[in-house]
Amino acid sequence: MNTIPDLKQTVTKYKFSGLWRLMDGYRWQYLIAIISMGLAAVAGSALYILLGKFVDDVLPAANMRQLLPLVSLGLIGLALTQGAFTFIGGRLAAQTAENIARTLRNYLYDHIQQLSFTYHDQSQTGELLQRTTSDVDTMRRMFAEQAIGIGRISLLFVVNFTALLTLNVRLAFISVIIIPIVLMISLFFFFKIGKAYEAFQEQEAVLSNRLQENLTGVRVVKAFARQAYEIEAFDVENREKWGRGRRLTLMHAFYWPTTDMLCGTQMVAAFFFAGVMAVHGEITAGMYVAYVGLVVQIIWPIRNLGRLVADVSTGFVSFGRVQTVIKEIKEPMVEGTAVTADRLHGAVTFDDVHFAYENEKEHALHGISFTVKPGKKIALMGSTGSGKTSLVNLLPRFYECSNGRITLDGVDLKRYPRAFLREQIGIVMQEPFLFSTSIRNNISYGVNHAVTDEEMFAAAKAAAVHEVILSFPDGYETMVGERGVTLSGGQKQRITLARTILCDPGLLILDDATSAVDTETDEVIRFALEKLMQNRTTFIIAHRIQTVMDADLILMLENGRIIQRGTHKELLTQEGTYRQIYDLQSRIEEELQTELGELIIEN
Ligand code: DGT
Ligand code: MG
Repeated sequence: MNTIPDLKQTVTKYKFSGLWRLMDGYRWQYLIAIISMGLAAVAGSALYILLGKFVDDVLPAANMRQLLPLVSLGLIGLALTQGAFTFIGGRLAAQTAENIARTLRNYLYDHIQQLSFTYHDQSQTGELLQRTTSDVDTMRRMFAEQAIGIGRISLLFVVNFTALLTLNVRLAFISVIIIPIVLMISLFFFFKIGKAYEAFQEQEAVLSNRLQENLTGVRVVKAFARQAYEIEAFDVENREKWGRGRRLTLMHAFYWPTTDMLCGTQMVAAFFFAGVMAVHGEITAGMYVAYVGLVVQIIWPIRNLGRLVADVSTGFVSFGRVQTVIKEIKEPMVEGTAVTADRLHGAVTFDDVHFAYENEKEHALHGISFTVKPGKKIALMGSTGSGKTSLVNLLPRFYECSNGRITLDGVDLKRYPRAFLREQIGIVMQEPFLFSTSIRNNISYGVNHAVTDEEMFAAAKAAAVHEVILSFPDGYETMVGERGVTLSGGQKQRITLARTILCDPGLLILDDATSAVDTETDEVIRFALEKLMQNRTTFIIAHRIQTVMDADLILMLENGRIIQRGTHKELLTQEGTYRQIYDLQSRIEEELQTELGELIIEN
């Protein structure tokens, strides 16, 4: 595997120094590319000077016939040299740019993977996608085309202007008189286009977010027959992007004719003056030929220079956007001084724990305190939004509590490295997520070693999904997701359950892990999990009394507070929410039984 360099140091106050650091390791290559371009420029100038000499000295010479092949060879040689150096320079620059882009993309991907839950809660997927793809690509173009182009044109200018000076000083100055004006216009466009491009990229981010969200939620859109609304909303954003894109294009459209006109006028004026001087015999015909060539070599590239300078501003904008991602602080994974035993025992205490999500005034948890002995089963119940998921998410340190203390095996949670916690704590999340790969790969996702069929089958059996998987034509090789089978909610849940079971965690968290399966399957899973839970602390979040009734401790949550606690038996003796839920669920059960009984009798 390639090691990914730390690009944190590319976040600097000035973009130039950041870009300079980004080029770390590639600077020589890039310098050689620019030097090649310079040599190509020298060859180009020499070509025109030789052409001038040819007109002045060779054509009128008596031994012209002998000299002709030699001069022709020289001209061809120079043309080839120019081509070869341009090729080498372009290739090296492109290669460097590709390498920088690849490094940057890898770094961004790696970095984004390591950002906290809080960051991901607040950032939009489409935007992150855009920054790792289109923004990096704009930067690649800046290195491959624009920066190298500016280097090349600067060298072309120096070389050709020096050559012009050797021809005739007055003419040399006449032929570049317009250049400061062109440069000023370019600078003006640099700022204008930079701003317009930033606005354009921002809108593109809005559009890609909308697209991404829409495609992910396409079924909801269809189910509510909201296509027309979505199409309209998309059109509004798209129109805005079109408008901003048009502004950019218009700027370019304005820039080109203006500079073309200026450069054209400059050339005509230069040729005119040189012509007059030639007629008056101040310069020779050969000098005129050389002069024309050199002026063309200077003026057209200068015209492009403005475009390149303006385009560099887009690279700067993209770099700024990439920098804001790099600036985000990674979640430290291995920091922590706790001596990590091979395996957690699973003693958990919450001591007056408070927790609020970032930028939220309201706390999601208030003064939570409880103790769980190793190997016990603790159940969390409570209405939706009461804080059950928030509570268990504190254990693997997805979020940090703001007040109070959580200990695990007697050690403050903050002293454990996150990597250890996440390895040791198996969590079946509330929303099951499967990757677009085979069921086998999905189940073995959490383990690093090779998994035997027996291990895999055992995990799938414990999650009551083995038979289901075997019923698919491709069994465990069945592809899931986009281009594979579409699984039911319950099937997905059970596969994610199998994935966690296979990790054999020291502490198990089941966040509504069986909410999408029927009561009977729930029972099968509970029975199968029984053995698995025996020696490990298990947190179970559930809504069915049957699922939680054998727990060693049941916590009833409401608005982020524990309102009732105890075992099933204890809670039944208390007036309160638990008792109400129990009564409600038993009544429904009873009614069902009676109806079922009546049906059986009738038939
Ligand atoms: P559930 O899953 O619907 O049965 O509900 P719980 O009990 O799992 O609720 P929970 O912990 O997800 O939410 C507790 C409160 O925190 C609720 O008011 C919503 C809020 N909340 C949940 N997740 C986030 C989040 O990522 N960011 C912010 N700002 N608030 C959140
Ligand atoms: Mg929840």
